[in-house]
Amino acid sequence: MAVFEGNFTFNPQQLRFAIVIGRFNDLVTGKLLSGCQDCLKRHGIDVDPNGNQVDYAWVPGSFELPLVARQLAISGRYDAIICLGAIIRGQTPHFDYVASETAKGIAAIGFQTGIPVIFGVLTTDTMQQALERAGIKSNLGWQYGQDALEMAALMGQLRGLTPDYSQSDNKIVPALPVSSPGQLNPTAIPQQQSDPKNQS
Ligand code: INI
Repeated sequence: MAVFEGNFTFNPQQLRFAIVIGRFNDLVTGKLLSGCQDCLKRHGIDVDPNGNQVDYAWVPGSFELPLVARQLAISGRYDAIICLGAIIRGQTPHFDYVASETAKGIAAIGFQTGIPVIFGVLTTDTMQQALERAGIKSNLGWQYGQDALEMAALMGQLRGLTPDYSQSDNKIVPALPVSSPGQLNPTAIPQQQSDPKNQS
């Protein structure tokens, strides 16, 4: 039998990532983003938004992270998606609704699509606690970048093992998309729709 483990010895130029960032508490999420970019860059990923390895999407707050991450995941373009947010407890139960829906939504996308989606969302009681985890003491953004690299490598290995279910009576429908994401599946890149008004 086998032991499966994501390694860091892959050819980094093959990988593609999307990072979705919540603007709410951007003092914190901006620092998480810097830490995450630093990690990816030091593992050989081109983090330039004009390059071809990392795309970025900004959303109003953590609650919107799952919707946009799902849209990116089903495009089939990415080996992993990283969601960055900071949910800080206030005086009302609002925190609990936002935190719970964000966590559930992010988990669901991974299950539904088979694309690893990293839960890079801080949930803290105070701004001080959030800042400590976003650069003052350590920067969890770095860790989230590393988690994305590991999961991209691991899921890449496991996809290579997908059996031929067509030969089996117990058909299992694989999660979407079944073809490899990233540059291994360039045909999955959505084509820009041309405006019919401009057509002659
Ligand atoms: N969004 C966050 O990312 N962090 C928070 O702490 C937060 N609080 O506390 O309200 C927050 N709210 C906004 C929410 O994510 C949505 O953007 C908003 O409700 C619109 O859907």
